[in-house]
Amino acid sequence: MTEPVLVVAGAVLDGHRMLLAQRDYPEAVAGLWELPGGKVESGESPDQALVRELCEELDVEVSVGAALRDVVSPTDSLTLVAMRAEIVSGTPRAVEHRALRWVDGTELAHLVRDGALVPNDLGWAHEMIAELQVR
Ligand code: 9L3
Ligand code: MG
Repeated sequence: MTEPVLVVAGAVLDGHRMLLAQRDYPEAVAGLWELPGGKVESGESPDQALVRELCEELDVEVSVGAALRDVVSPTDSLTLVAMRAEIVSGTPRAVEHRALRWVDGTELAHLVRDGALVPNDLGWAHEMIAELQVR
């Protein structure tokens, strides 16, 4: 059996806010918000992959922290891990996304309520809403 593809996503934090990125493709999720990131390539650690992905997608350098508790496996062939990250240099810009926005816990809860988060990332929403409320 082939190993599932591992995807890393960044919970990029700044004080009580987290960065969300609005997907531009594929059609099924275009316009919805996600934690930015992408596939771990062969020879890379998850941390290295997240640093590379956030450099490519947001044009920033990040330091990677602890993973969120829940690992999301939407299919047998895909595993998603989210890791906390902080920007150490640069200002994020939407290189591959439609737009970026910083949200606090209340705003994140509203996006979840309104169905504006990509379905895959809902598994992380409650942990992040709780964490943002107390930061
Ligand atoms: N994915 C889901 N949630 C996320 C990210 C970054 C990615 N927060 C899913 C979408 C794709 C796959 O992982 O099925 C690869 O992601 P990308 O390379 O299209 O960003
Ligand atoms: Mg991506």
